[in-house]
Amino acid sequence: MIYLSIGSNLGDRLSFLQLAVGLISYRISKVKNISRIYETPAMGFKGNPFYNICVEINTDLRPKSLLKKLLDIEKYLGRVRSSDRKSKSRKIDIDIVYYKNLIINDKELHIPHENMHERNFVLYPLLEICDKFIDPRNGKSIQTLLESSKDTVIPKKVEQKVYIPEIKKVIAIEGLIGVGKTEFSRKLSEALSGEIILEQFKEINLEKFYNNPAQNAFETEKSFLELRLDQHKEFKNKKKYPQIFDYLAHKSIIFAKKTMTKFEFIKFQSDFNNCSKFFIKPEVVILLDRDTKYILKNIKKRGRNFEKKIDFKYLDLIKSEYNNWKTKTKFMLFSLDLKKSDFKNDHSIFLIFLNLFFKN
Ligand code: PH2
Ligand code: MG
Ligand code: MG
Repeated sequence: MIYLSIGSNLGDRLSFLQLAVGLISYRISKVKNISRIYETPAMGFKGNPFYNICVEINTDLRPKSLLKKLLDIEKYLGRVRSSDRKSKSRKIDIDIVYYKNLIINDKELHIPHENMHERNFVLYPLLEICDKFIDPRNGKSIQTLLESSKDTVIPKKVEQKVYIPEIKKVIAIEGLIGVGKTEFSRKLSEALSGEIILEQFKEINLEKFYNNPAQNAFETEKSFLELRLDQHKEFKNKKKYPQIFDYLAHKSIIFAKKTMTKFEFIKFQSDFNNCSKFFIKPEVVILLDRDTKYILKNIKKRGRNFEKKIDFKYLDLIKSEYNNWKTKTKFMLFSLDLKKSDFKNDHSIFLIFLNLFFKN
């Protein structure tokens, strides 16, 4: 049993708590138990009121390594620490309250957390999730600590809740050419400390295809299929999770349906079915969407030579099949409308999407 206290009094407090719980679950260990949110005035300094929760986790990481990972999460969420030791408003603060029965007292780390027994914003949420736990310093239960706490503030239970995310081992990012799949995969794998797996493509094949889709569709899709197959066979045995693919192997079929003749498509579908058992099945497909005109503009802006021939008509054709597929697929889908956002360069916008993903 390891108990953490998480607080926020800056920005969208609920989102920051949710993001912290999601990141802890993916990067360290799935949160096992979570309290309700309590609101209290900032204690010990001037600032906005806090939202606080307590969570229980379980990990074999030693306390110092755990602390390091928690500090990384604070930093990832935009916590800035100044050199003076004074308390300041913060987007996120994650403290280790108890680490099993350990008692540690050194410069950087005090376990149990020094002042926890005189802070109702820790004790109230803690009591909800650890009624049997005994404080190793004094043999007291949380209930007893609460009864003898000199803190007179009564934390106010908040209606909103923080959710424990379902942990996905394999995630695929999909959406139209140019929508931002690769960049989104990069940001997501950084967030979740995952393994990123990027589509391999032969430019020469794609150039040939865009020059004459009708003539080259079959050959192009076959070559993609082979590359994807090899990649999935390679990653089936790798053990770093989550795996984040910037494509769904099934997209072959989406494209083939629109670019091949009926005769070719029947042949291709049968080839695809024969190897589909080798594909790693994602537990969720994050389906990205944006306005097609905006996507076309971005494709032109990135200026890849082999994409010169892509026009609105082609994008619209492929998009229509994505929309059709969306209504029928058995994959678990999570749709995100990226609008005109620049999630790649604006981290706070990416965090909005990440928060939606965790709440889902
Ligand atoms: N954390 C502090 C100082 N004061 N006050 C409230 N209400 N909630 C906190 O989490 C908190 C605080 C230092 O970490
Ligand atoms: Mg603190
Ligand atoms: Mg702290």
